[in-house]
Amino acid sequence: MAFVLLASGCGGSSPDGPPPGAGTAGEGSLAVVGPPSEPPPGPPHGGRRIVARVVALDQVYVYNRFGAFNPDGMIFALERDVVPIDDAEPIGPGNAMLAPDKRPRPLVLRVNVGDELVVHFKNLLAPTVDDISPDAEVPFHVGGDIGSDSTATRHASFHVNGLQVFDQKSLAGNVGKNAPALAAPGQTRTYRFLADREGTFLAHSAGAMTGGEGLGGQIVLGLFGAVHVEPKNAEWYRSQVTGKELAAVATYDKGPLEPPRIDYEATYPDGTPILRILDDRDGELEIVHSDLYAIITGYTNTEAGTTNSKDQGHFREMTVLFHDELRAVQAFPELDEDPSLHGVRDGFGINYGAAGLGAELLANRARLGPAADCAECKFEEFFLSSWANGDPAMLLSRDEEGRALEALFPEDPSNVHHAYLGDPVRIRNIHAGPKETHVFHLHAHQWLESPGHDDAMARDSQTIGPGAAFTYDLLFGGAGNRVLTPGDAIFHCHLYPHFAQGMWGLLRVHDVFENGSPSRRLPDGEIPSGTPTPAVVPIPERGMALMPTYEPTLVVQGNKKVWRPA
Ligand SMILES: [Cu+2]
Repeated sequence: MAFVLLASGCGGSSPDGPPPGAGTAGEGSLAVVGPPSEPPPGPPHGGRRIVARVVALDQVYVYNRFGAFNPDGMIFALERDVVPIDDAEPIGPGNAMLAPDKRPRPLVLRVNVGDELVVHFKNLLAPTVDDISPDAEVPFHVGGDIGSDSTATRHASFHVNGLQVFDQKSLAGNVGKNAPALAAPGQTRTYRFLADREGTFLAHSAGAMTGGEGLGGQIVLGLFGAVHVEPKNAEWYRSQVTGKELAAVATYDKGPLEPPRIDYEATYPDGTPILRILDDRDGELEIVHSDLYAIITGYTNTEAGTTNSKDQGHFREMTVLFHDELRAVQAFPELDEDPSLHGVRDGFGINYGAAGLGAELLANRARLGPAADCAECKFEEFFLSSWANGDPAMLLSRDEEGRALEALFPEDPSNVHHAYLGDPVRIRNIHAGPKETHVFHLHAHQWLESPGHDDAMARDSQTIGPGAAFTYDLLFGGAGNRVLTPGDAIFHCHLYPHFAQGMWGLLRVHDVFENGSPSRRLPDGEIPSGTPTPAVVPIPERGMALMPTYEPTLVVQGNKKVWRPA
């Protein structure tokens, strides 16, 4: 795959001579170079210039509530979301981790058609495998030596599969006689891309293209993400936030029983936008949120739309990055030691989450976890839904005795994608694994095989191979389909062994307003106070969902008070 990926992006020319932002340290050098020189003013194509400050770092991540985890995780992140492990020392190679309130998720960058994307890429991977912080390597609940499967190569880069490049170094590779364009630990490189068409594109490091699990090199450990190219003139806002964030942008002028007004342009005290993904201070357009989910709005024309979203000028965007050959320390040792259980361990992921049925089954039989007391939990109906085990790939905090305390990351606690009934939805699906072919299959919804051609076949399944990327623009009114069905629609790899090893999630369609407050929590078998439902930001200019009620409420109608039933 390595050579195919690099060769596929070789369409760029170098009209401006030598790459302006490339670092100067040579291959193998550990020298720290200064900030990159900026690209020349004014993109030559006349479009906007969008900047992203991206880092690569070693980061352990956990796949689900039972505790399977990747001890050798490597991820991309926005530089602004990274903090030092040892805060007595500055952030640097081997001393960087994701801020504790950020869930490790594949990085998503967005641009519009016609934009130039400038990625200032800094490599914060530890200089050698031995330099990886031991605190970062083994979470507290695991003892013993689990070994390391991190790549000996510590160089990394940000190669985007299929986007046009402005110069050869922006291919971000190290191939043949081309000048090397990887970044050594501590080094910064600048890569420049032109978004010449709508769609979604796999981004990955070309530092170690082979080795390790499934011969995936760095990609299998997590150094992948996506660049979504949106319709021209589109604006992008966050789709799922915490209850606190929603409260900061919402005004309930008509009282708490009526939907609020949302200030989409609200900022934190430091000026950073709360919902807006692009910050435009100081004359620079910078991506400040890298969420999997977004509201895309404000455009009048789209290359890849069906009549659903094309006519309405907005959609809710959901990102589904498949990855396989997971490096995983399993929650139960039997899943590794007993070959008859290999087919149900956590082995296939979506967005660094996995919900394999093996751990759920073993926990139930051992009377542990959320389904400990569930005597009727026997077969598929309990391990491939949220009924008994809570939402797939949900992460929890636990005390020292292992008791569950709360679900973490309330804006993105699980592999559940949230929308309101009738929202136009586009799903960006990328295969970021090194090996297996998968089939994306979504229940209760369909899309056109060829978006933009209304006479194309309707589909609910798509085969996808390594490096491939698809957009599914949901038909018939989007979320909930033409029959207006709220609730959960499962999506999963249609190869059952992959599904059983964790490759599934849910599209959750809400028919009432979700403000992320504690009253909207879902019941949970382990956590008495329940688990969070994210605040789901409404799409601007669409009718908002009704407010939820659990009990009859007294409301004012005209000049009299009446009881509104629950
Ligand atoms: Cu599969």
